[in-house]
Amino acid sequence: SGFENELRKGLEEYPVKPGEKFSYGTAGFRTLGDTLESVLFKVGILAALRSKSCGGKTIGVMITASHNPAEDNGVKLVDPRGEMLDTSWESHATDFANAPSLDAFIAILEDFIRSKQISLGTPAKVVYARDTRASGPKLVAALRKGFAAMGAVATDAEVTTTPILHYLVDTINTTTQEWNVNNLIEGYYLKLSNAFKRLLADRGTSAHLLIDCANGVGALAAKKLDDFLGESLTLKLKNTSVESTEKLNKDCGADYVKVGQKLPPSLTSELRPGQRGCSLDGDADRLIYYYLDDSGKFRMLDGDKITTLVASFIMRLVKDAGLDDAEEKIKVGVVQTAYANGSSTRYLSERLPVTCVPTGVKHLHHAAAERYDIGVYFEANGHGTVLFSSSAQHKVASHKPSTAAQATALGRLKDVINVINQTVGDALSDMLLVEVALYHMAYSVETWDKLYSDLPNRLVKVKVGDRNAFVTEDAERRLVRPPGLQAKIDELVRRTGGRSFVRPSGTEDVVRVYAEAKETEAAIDLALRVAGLVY
Ligand code: 16G
Ligand code: ZN
Repeated sequence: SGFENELRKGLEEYPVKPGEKFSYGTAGFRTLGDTLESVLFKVGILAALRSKSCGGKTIGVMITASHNPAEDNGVKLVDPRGEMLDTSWESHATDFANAPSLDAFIAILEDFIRSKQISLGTPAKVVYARDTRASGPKLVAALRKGFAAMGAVATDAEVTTTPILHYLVDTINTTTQEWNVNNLIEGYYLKLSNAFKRLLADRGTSAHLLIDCANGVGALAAKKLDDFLGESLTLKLKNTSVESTEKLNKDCGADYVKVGQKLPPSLTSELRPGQRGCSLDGDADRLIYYYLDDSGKFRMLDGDKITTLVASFIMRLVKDAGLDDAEEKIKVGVVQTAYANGSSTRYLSERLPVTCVPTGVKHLHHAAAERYDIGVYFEANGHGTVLFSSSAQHKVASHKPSTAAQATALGRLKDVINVINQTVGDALSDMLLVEVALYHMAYSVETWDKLYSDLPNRLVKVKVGDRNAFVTEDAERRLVRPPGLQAKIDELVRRTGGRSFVRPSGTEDVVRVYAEAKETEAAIDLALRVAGLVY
């Protein structure tokens, strides 16, 4: 048939090379960009099938490798509400990608369509985007051939951030208006910037913020946002060389700062003591803040610090709006992973409910949505957002304030909802939220930092024969396999004090060891000793 012909042509043009093995993991497919064309062709087909199986709703495809090196690339699918692809489809994505021949692929495809009861007559719609990587355009070309083979209607959102692509998917599926993608993207900037301006309307002086854009797509988005923000906040953009694609994430960006716990060298002459700055990652879904203290020492404010600030601010607004009394009570809670600094968990637990879940945005997102009316989640690495349940949004919209102060807080809460990108972590939206929270809490960056002090910590990675031999429980805080290893870790922790855990990476062929303790030396020592057990 015509379809089979398209498939044959696609698979001939984009063959799986001998020895190649792909896997749809925590971050979708991710590896060397030049090896991904065959995967992209099949992802085009899979996205179209996902759309059909969702009754013709629009599915998103994002081509990015986030904070990874410039030569890497990756791809992930976005479900109709702007969420990560349903987990039950992940293994099928892997099977598609690894199908070696036309016959094998057709067999997998037919089986899949039958088992998922996908009706091929349903139209398919997709929207796709890529970051600034050099391998992006040819991966887009392969993706489009996959769409074409399925007759999917595809919208090109061009070069944009991961969170904007998630926002687009959700908006396209909920809007009842005629739309074109440029207007929708403009709608995103207007939503964020208008709410931000209202929230800061009574701030007299205009503030400046230094932003390290990781030489990635965040530079383009931040530039655009700056135009929309006008006088309300002036963004000083650094590391904006998107044309020099090899500079992406090189010695800069949120991951560089978080892992190295240091300022990118390119910012040393830019950041003055007391001034705050922040770093985005390569696709602008992670955010890390920092400043230099009085003695010029670098101080980092990571995802845990952002959680603390944002959760405190939102709890205060809920209270001030009169939404925490018995009948209308809105429950605010926090979701973290095992990587959250122990001090942050302690600080937060004394103030509101805290849940720990396994690493990976989808786990945090689901827990935040399921457990709380307002769920604040951030990974320590700076990826996160705030979710408002529909009942919370309804209460905020319909609540009748009984005092002028309540009315003010309620208005702010409505604007805060608009500043936030609820589909996924969004560095630019989170940055506006942090700026708003600092202003309304009347915190300087130092006051924010001093809410609690981070325990010194170390993260090391260990190459092992088979990382699948490491199996965890209790939200990755304990090992059940290899047998006996957890008991040895417990013994080390008991002797040295602190906390340590071991988990297999979901994105690299390594096992990660995390340790924290009261003193830096002790944290390093514990990390190395536990790594010694793993090795
Ligand atoms: C991916 C995840 C991130 C997680 C990281 C852990 C998404 C969108 N991203 O980047 O949330 O922190 O993987 O990597 O889910 P690891 O498993 O290699 O430690
Ligand atoms: Zn990212």
